[in-house]
Amino acid sequence: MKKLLLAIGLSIFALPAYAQVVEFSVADANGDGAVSVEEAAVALPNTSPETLAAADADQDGSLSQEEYQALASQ
Ligand SMILES: [Ca+2]
Ligand SMILES: [Ca+2]
Repeated sequence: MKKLLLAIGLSIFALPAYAQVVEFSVADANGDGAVSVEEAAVALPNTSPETLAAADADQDGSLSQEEYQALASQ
């Protein structure tokens, strides 16, 4: 019974995580066409700095739409 409750609790917790993916256009708060590390930290607050750095494939310090979407869809 405890395991069943735990499984239900985890599935309820897991579902909104997918629904909470912020659109690129929203994540790009200043509208410059790229999501900076600071903007990504706001849009994806559960993402570690290491994961954000790894998502920046071309290492230019910000996430392009492609880089952001690859990260957000993980
Ligand atoms: Ca921006
Ligand atoms: Ca980049």
